[in-house]
Amino acid sequence: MSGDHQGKSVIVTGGAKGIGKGICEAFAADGAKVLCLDVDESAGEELAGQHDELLFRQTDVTINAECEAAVKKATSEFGGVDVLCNNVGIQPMDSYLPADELSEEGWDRIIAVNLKSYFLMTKHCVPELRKRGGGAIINTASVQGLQSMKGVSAYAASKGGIITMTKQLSIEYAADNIRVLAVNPGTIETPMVQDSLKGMSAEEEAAARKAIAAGHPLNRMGQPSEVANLVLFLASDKASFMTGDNINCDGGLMSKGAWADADEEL
Ligand code: BMA
Repeated sequence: MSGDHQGKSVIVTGGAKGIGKGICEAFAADGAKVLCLDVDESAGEELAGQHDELLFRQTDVTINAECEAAVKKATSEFGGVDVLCNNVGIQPMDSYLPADELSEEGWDRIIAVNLKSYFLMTKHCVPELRKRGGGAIINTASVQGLQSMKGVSAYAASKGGIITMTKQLSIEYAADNIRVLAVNPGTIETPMVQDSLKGMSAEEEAAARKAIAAGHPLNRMGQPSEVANLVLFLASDKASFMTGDNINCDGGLMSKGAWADADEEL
C-alpha cells in the first residue's frame, strides 16, 4: 500500500470483472473510496461485499442518464470525484468478422460500450474534478489501438479512438489540472480473453494459450493487478508531469517486430 490514494474518491467503469476488478481492488487496498460501475450485478455485489470502502452500482454506461446518476452517487457518498477510470470494454466473439460481414448493431454496440461511455463519463466527471481543483482520468485502451489484426474493425476503431481522445482531452483540461492518460494492456487473463478460448478442447486451449504467451516477449499473459499497478501510478501525484500519453503494459508485445519470430527460425 502506497497511501497515494488514501481518502480519494475513484470511479471505475466495467469494474466488477477483469482489469476493472483489479483496478477497484488496488484502489481499495490503497485506502481510496471506490464506486464500481458494471452491468453485472452479481459480480459487482460480490466485489463490494469484500471491501469496506467499495460501493457497487449497476450501471449501463452507454446511457447518458445512468452516467449522470452514477457520478451523483459518487459525490453524495464520497463528497466528490478525484479519479475516473474509464475501463469498460467488450470484444464479443461474434464480432470477429471482416467489416463487410459485421452488422451495424455489432459495430454500434462495441463503439457505444468501448468509446461513447468514455465520453459520457468524462462529460459528467469533469465538473466534479474541477471542483476538487483537478484530478486524473485514466482510460483503458489496448495494444490493439496501436497495431492490428484481422476481424477487429470496431474494436480497433474503439481503442484507437480512446488513444486519440486521451490526447485531445489532455489538452482540453490541462488548465483545470486534470491529467488524462491511457494504458494499453496486452493479453491479460480476464473473462473477456477467457471467453475467446471457450468452446476449445483442452489441447486446443493449451495450444492457444501457448501461442498467445509466445507473442509476448515475457512469454505469458498479464494479470489484472499488473495493469492496476500502472493505473494507480498514473493516477497518483508521482505522475504529476504526465498527461496525454498512452503507456503499454504488454509484456513487451509492442516492442516485438512482425519479423522477430521468422528471423529466429532462420
Ligand atoms: C486486447 C484484447 C485481447 C488481446 C489483446 C492483445 O485488447 O483484444 O483479446 O489478446 O488485446 O491483442
